[in-house]
Amino acid sequence: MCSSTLFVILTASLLLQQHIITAATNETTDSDPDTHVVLDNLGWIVSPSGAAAYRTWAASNEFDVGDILYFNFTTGRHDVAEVTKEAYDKCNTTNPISIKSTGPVNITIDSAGEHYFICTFTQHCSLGQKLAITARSEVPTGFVTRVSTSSLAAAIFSALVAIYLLH
Ligand SMILES: *[C@@H]1O[C@H](CO)[C@@H](O)[C@H](O)[C@H]1NC(C)=O
Ligand SMILES: *[C@@H]1O[C@H](CO)[C@@H](O)[C@H](O)[C@H]1NC(C)=O
Ligand SMILES: *[C@@H]1O[C@H](CO)[C@@H](O)[C@H](O)[C@H]1NC(C)=O
Ligand SMILES: *[C@@H]1O[C@H](CO)[C@@H](O)[C@H](O)[C@H]1NC(C)=O
Ligand SMILES: [Cu+2]
Repeated sequence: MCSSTLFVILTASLLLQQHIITAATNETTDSDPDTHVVLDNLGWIVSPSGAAAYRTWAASNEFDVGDILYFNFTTGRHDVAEVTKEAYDKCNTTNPISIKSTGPVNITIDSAGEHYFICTFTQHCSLGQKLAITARSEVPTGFVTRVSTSSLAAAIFSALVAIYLLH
């Protein structure tokens, strides 16, 4: 194989790789974070329908890492504490992971998996003011599939070019 042939093959595969890298970079920055208004217009309150209201609301939303939970409440009437699953289950207000007392407040979902929030005002959690959500990791599953498809296409293309030029 002569050196100019080799050069063509190398250039072609480098261009393809550059394209894949650029596409991948844009893909990850494309997904804008969503703001979820907790319990929509009702806000962060003790719902007359209890904890079921928050379960229904959570089930009708899709949470991603980087999304914002907007807890709409009046300062002094409620607060928001992020707690462990154990504390959520028992409405244990001792030593929460973090607590926000000034409303309304935005809380950014900083990691994938389950997150638990309660109000620490007397009886509010046991009356059902408690939210459990599950966040997906920030990279959508479709992204990985698309990149590997492009890589596969690039590999096949490079191989075809090589075979053609070697003949
Ligand atoms: C990625 O974004 C950059 C800058 O915004 C743009 O110049 C480039 O064309 C984009 N690439 C793709 C594959 O969309
Ligand atoms: C937050 O609650 C206040 C008072 O109830 C209401 O006026 C406002 O529209 C709510 N904001 C959102 C984003 O729902
Ligand atoms: C509540 O949580 C605290 C701190 O994690 C723990 O020491 C305490 O035993 C818990 N109380 C109950 C009733 O589970
Ligand atoms: C919460 O985030 C939303 C959207 O990002 C923004 O419009 C709003 O002003 C924020 N509110 C507070 C209290 O930080
Ligand atoms: Cu409350």
